[in-house]
Amino acid sequence: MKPISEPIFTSGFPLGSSAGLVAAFEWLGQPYRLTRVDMLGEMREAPYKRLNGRVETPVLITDEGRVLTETMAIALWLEARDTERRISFEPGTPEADRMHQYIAFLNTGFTGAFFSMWVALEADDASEEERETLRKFGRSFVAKRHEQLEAMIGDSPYLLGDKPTLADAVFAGVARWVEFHKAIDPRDYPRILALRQRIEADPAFRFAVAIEDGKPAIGSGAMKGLVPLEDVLRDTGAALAA
Ligand SMILES: N[C@@H](CCC(=O)N[C@@H](CS)C(=O)NCC(=O)O)C(=O)O
Repeated sequence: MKPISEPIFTSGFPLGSSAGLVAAFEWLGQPYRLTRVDMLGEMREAPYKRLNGRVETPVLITDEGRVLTETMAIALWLEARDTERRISFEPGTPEADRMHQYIAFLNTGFTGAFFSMWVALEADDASEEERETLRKFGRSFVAKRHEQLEAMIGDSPYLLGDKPTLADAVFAGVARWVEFHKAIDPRDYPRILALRQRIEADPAFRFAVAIEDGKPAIGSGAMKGLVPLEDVLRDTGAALAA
């Protein structure tokens, strides 16, 4: 497999959870590239399905040309490269364990709570009554996970202290779904709201959202270019076939 110059990460739109890990790439500061993925369009076509058979973002093409899927796997890949510990902690320390605990909770319970809201939106064959049932359960799942996260958050500005880590990145990519689905009233969870506002005002996250929206964006300089998805699919397809 041909080595490539920088890892390439997906920016899924609209509202992809990948925006959080794009911010993490920015905070990490090591060279990377991005490819925008229309999750309502090209993601559902055959070439993308060869990249990720589960038809999801995020996907990372590593600097060795390997395809890595799943948020947690990509977060761990970033952690392994974060030798300066800008967005993570020394493996084996209590802080690292707690960061993994947060990431696991956020990527499973917290993210999964929105599932029935997405189904209500996307299921073509659902009746309005079925959609309302899905939304009703979705609102209660999202509220429960917000209550739990609100209780987990301490007094520090970020989830694990005074600087953002991979846990904050995974959180921020998903937490903004609340407004889109009108799932809960964010003001009922003041710690979560304050954390969101802090991260969403951060230049790294603003950069991620601008890329997602296809708008001009100035980042930290670590992002070395946008690669058209068709180029990524062509190159990885060739590598996978080789
Ligand atoms: N288990 C996956 C889930 C990722 C996920 O839920 N991705 C969403 C976008 S944020 C997706 O691609 N959904 C497919 C769809 O919308 O049809 C992970 O953690 O990476």
